[in-house]
Amino acid sequence: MNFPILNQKINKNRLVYLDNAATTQKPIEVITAIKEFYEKDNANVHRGLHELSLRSSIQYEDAHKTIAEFINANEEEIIFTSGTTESINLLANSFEQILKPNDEIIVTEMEHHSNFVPWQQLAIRNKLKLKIIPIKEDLSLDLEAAKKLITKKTKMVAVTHISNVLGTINPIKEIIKLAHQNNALTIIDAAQSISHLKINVKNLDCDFLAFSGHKMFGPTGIGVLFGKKHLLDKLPPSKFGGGMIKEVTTKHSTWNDLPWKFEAGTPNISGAIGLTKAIEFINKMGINNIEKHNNELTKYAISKLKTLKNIKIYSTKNQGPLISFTLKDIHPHDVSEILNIDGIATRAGNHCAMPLMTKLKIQGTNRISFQIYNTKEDIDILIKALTKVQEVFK
Ligand code: C6P
Repeated sequence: MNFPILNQKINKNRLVYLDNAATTQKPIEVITAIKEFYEKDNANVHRGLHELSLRSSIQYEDAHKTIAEFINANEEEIIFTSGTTESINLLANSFEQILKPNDEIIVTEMEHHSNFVPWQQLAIRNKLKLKIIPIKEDLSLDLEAAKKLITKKTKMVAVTHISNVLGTINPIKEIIKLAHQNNALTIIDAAQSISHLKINVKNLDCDFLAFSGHKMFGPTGIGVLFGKKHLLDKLPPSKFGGGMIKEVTTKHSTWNDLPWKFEAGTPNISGAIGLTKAIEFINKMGINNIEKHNNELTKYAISKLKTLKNIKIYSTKNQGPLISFTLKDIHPHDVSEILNIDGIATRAGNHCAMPLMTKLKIQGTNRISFQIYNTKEDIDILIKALTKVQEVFK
């Protein structure tokens, strides 16, 4: 395992990178693949008949196959986007032509803005009803409430797999089943789960799934929208331009086959190649090993954080690889800034989940999040530094 960026000092201290939920670092294989693409193969895809264009087209198409295998989808069901945010926007915009006034969309109280605002705005534009599944005291999703909210009027249920604030792992299989019993569709935001849990879209039976390359050891600017083929076939595109058409006349246009129908314009070719290498890296490490490693670190971190005084830890029963906490009377930004002096990277703020902050009656939290290169020593360094922070603010 070689992550060059981690071999550096910040303020003379070893970098302790605990901000993996924001973005993961990149293994050398990903960095090298992107460099080599630009050094040897760079050309636009699908258009040229020359050697370089053929090479880059093959690699770009193969990337769809690699991602499809990774989540057990078919390759025409993999649409490349710039990330989770674009994937969900693409979907919501395409549904604008389908959903009618008084149709209902369900989201949860713990959604990231990316899986909240596109649906909220669509609801406003199309006069739909947006309903929100609340969370319980124990920071898990209120399934009983979900059962009441999801009805025959529901058209789409948009739910995150793992909350980027609480780490809560949601029972998505159950929610998908509930939605389908009511003939509703589902979009799973897998931004936080894709590099931690094995995702099998056939087994989950989700209709759509979105994730970002940069949160799974891949580059920024590349992401995926998975959709079941029969649904994507019926769904109109919401972005128009080169590559996505079959025929254009002065009066109308027809659309290309899947997935190209949804990939207008020159795509992020090097990003797709980098993402392929990231998946090869995950496969080499073994997703189950990654999950086990991060679970152990999460448990260890919670037990260590609990030893601190005046700390509130937002942990829950079924906890993913990230932990939010607040230190009494110390602003989360101050905590993060002081940790940075010791070379510790954490995130502070509302984490793009303002409805959740409102529910919790807080402005923000500090958040630590783990990946395969983190160690128990990283957590020990953090705990020592947090003690120092509390000393400073005494
Ligand atoms: N969360 C964080 O928590 P993009 O920016 O499109 O790659 O991913 C958006 C997104 C969507 N859903 C969830 C659950 C997420 O956690 C995120 C990104 C980052 O630090 C940035 S706010």
